[in-house]
Amino acid sequence: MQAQKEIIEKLKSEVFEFRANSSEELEKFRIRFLGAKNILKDLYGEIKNIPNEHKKDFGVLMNDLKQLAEAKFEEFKTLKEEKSSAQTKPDLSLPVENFEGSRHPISIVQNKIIDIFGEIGFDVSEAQEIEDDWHNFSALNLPADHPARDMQDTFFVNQNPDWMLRTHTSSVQVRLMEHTQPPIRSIMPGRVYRNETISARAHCYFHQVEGLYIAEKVSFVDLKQTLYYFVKRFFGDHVKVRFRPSYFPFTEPSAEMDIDCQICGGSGCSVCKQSGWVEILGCGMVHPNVLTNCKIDAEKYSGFAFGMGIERLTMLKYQINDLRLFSENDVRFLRQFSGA
Ligand code: 2NM
Repeated sequence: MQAQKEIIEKLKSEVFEFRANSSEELEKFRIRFLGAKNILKDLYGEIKNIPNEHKKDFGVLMNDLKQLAEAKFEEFKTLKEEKSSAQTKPDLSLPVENFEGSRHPISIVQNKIIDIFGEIGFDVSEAQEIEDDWHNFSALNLPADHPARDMQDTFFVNQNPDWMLRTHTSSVQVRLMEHTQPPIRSIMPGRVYRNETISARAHCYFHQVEGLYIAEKVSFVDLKQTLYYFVKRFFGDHVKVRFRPSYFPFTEPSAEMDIDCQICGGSGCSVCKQSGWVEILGCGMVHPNVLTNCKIDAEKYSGFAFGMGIERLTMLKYQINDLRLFSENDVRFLRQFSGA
C-alpha cells in the first residue's frame, strides 16, 4: 500500500501544480489524467494487490486525485473559452485604421457649424432630449395659454403634460443660463421633436443648432456680425444676407435671416419660390423675462440668441430636396458623402 500511496501523492502534486499555458498543454493534461486510457485507470488496477483492510483508503485517495484532476481541467477549460470568445468579439476601443463608412450629411454639417462658431469663441453645450415644461416652454416666456404652445405640436411622454420631447434646443440654453453666470458664449446642437405628419418638407424629428451670447452691452450689431461671419464661412464669401423683422416670444426684437438663393444665384427658382432669397435662421435679443427666469440680471446683462435647422442648411448646401432621405439610411444616398 505504501508504494501505491507514494505514487498517488506524486500525481496529486503534479495535478496541483499544473498550469495550462496553451490549449495543447491542456489537451495533454486531459489525455494523461482524464482520457480513455488515463494513468488513473492503470493505478485502479493495483487494487487487486492491496490488502483488504487498505482497499477503502486506497479508493478514497484515488477519488481525491480524480476529482482534483477534473477540477483543474475545468478551471483551465473555462479560461480557454473566455479567451476564445474575447477573440471573436470585436474590440471597440481599438482605433480605426481603414475607415470605409461615410459620415451622415447631418453630422458633417453639424460638425462644420461647431467648427465655425468655435473659431469665434463659442463652445458646445448639450442636455437631455426629454424635458419638463419649465425648460422647454415656461422659462422661455411662453406662459401656459400662449398660442406658440399650440403652434408647436409636442410629443408628451406617456401623455403626461409634465414631460415632453424637447421641441427646440432652447431648453439647453435655459439649463446653461440657470447654472452659469455671464459671459456665456455657447452653441447647442441636437435633435428636436415635433408632432408633424412626415413629408418631403416636414418630419417628426430634425436637428437644430441654437446659439447664445450673453455679456454686458451685447447689441443687435454683435448679433448681425456673428451670423454674417457664420454664413460667409459656411457658404462662401460671396453670400448675401438680409434681416427681416419677426416675432418669437423669447426674443425682443426678433428677426429672420435670409441668404441669396444658392441654387439659382438669386434669379428665382422653385427652392426660393421665385424670390431669390431663402430663410435660414431665426434670431433676436434675449427677452429680459427669459434672463430673469434663468437668474441672470437683466439690468446688467444683455444677449442675443439664434436658432437654425441643420436639415435646411444641409439641403441648401448639397441640393437635397426631400427631408425623408435623412432618416431612411439608403446607402445610395449615404455613400455620396464619403468624400465630404
Ligand atoms: C430661435 C430664434 C430666436 C432662442 C432664444 C433662446 C433663449 F433661450 F435664449 F431664450 N434660445 N433660442 C431663439 C431665438 C431661437 O430659433 C429659431
